[in-house]
Formats: sequence, structure tokens, C-alpha cells
Amino acid sequence: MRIFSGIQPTGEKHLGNYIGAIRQYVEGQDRADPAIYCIVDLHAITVAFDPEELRKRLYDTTAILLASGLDPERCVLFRQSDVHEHTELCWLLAGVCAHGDLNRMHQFKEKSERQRELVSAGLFFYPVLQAADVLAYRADEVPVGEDQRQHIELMREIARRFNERFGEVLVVPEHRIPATGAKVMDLQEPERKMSTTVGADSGRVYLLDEPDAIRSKFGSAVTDSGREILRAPDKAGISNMIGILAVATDRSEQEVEAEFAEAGYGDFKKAVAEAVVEYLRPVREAYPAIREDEKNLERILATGAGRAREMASQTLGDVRAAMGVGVPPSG
Ligand code: AQP
Repeated sequence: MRIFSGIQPTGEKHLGNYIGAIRQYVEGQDRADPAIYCIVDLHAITVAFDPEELRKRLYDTTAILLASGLDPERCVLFRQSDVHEHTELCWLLAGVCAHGDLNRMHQFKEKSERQRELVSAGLFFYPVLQAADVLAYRADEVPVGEDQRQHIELMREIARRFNERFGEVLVVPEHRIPATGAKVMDLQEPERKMSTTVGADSGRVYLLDEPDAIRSKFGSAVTDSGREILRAPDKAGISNMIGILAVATDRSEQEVEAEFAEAGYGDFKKAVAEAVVEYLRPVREAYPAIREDEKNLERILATGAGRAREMASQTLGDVRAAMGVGVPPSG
């Protein structure tokens, strides 16, 4: 069984990225053969960016993944732009992707509204490149947060349409969206997901935040005028923190509600903050030494790219042959 997932080298990674995606990457290493993880720098250029910052963020994200527990001996970790097969497959798949389907993507609508200077064609095409990322490896499973559900549906549709038209070449992947923590909400605006690009710093917990910063962010988290600690539609802030505490302490949300049935909001927030401080401690402590050694990061990414290219080039060969593109296959 193959697992594939990609993560953008944009901004500092936050608790939503960790709970929705990164913790699943770590767990996937022991289930998959192989687990393939890609830092998608080509996706990051679809919105305004700074080239120097992009390189720096790429190392930051690589180091975050390693500090979180990715082990280059047990997974394939690489940089998207090192494996040219992604961009070629993106173009070949464009031939079976409906323009109307791309027009329906929520993420494009939301992100294009936020662009001040240019709404790039790349932003519109983002889901096709994402489909190519996954389909190039014939991955069975894609661990992601809830916000990626629509993109995964589209890539499944692209794979199905390709196979119907050209024969069974591609694998139709399944998403793996966690039962709890699939959508971690912003602490200040809990009706909206925690995000790298939207909202104030006080609404998101960075993986590298110091303990006091974490305490202060949960201390000022928006709640409601009630007193009960339970999940309810009109209690977005409390519901969000119940989910976070459940994940951070490896319990169910029901268990968390039962434990805090008699508690006040203040004590509950303190408990969530302390649990998150401990939950992120291993990442925070491992990160600086890993991040410092850029040569080692490049070495890990280069080894990963070599392994990734071997797998992706086989798929590309089959796709080109099935589509009648390029030199005819010999024999
Ligand atoms: N709030 C979230 N809750 C759960 N999962 C989340 N993910 C993102 N936000 C949440 C998941 O994290 C993975 C990586 O996302 P990305 O590559 O898009 O990285 P990012 O740009 O840093 O993530 P953001 O915060 O989602 O960016 P913007 O601000 O652009 O919207 C994905 O699997 C995603 O589902």
C-alpha cells in the first residue's frame, strides 16, 4: 500500500497542519510501502512569494517534518521541483480534467479573492498539479485535512476519467482525513479554520511557539457566553478546544467532555494549553539542530528525489504510452 501527501513550504507550520496532516504522515511510515512525502514548492509559487523566502521556508518545512518524526530511512521525503515528472504529468492530465470542475473549487475562489496583484493561472491549475503529485506514485491513500477533501475528489475523478479513456493505468486514491482534528479552527475566529495566511497570529499556534506563547494564545481564545464544556454548533471555540485536547492527550472527545463536566472555561483553557505545550515539546526541542544543518537537509531531499523519480518515471512511461505521446514503446 502506497501513501502520498504533499505540504507547502509556506509560512510557519501551525497546529492545524500538525493535527490534520503531519501526525498522520508519521503514523503512515509504518503502514505504507512506501510512504512518500513531498514539499510542494511548485504549489507555493501560485500566490505572491519571495524567492529567497521560498528557499528558507523549504528548509524550515523539511526540518519540521523531520523533527515531527519523519525518518528518511522509513519514508521517501523530497522536494517537488526536483522530480520533473510532476509537471509533465500535470499537463498530460490537463487533457482529461474538465474546466468546469476546476471552476467549482472552493479553494481557488477563496484564495483568488485574497490576491492583491495577480490571480495566477497557476492558482487555478493548482488541483491538477496536486492530482499529478499523487497519481504519479499510484498512491492508494492520501492523508490530508478536511480542507483538501474537494481536491482529492477531483483527483479521483481525473484518474477515473483517464482510465476510462486510455485503460487502467492510474490508481484511484482514497483520502485519509482524521476523525478528530480534521479541521482545527482559528482560536480568535473559531468559525474559520486555522490558516497560515488568514487571521491574526494570536489565532494560530505555531509548532515552534514557546510554551508561554501557547499559554497566552489559549488564554485569550474566543469562547461563548455559556458555561458548559461540550461540543455544540453554537460553541465553536469550546468544541475546537475539546478536539485539540482529545488529540493532544490521545483520548476521545467524549472522555474530555466527561473530565471537564464540572470545570469552568478558565481551567479548561489552561488544561488545553498545558497539553499542547507537552504535545509539541518533542518537535520544538528537536527542530533547531535539524534546521541548522542545511547540507544534511539537502542530502536527505536529494536521496528522496532519486527514489521518487524512479517510481514517477515508471508511471509517466505508462501514461505517455497509453496516450500515444512521444517515442513508441519498444517491443
Ligand atoms: N486548520 C487545519 N486543520 C486541519 N488540517 C489542516 N491543514 C491545513 N490547515 C488545517 C492541512 O495541512 C496540510 C498542509 O497544508 P498546506 O500544504 O496547504 O500548507 P499551508 O499553506 O501551511 O496550510 P494552510 O494553513 O491551509 O494555508 P492557507 O492559509 O493557504 O489556507 C494539508 O493536508 C491541509 O489539509
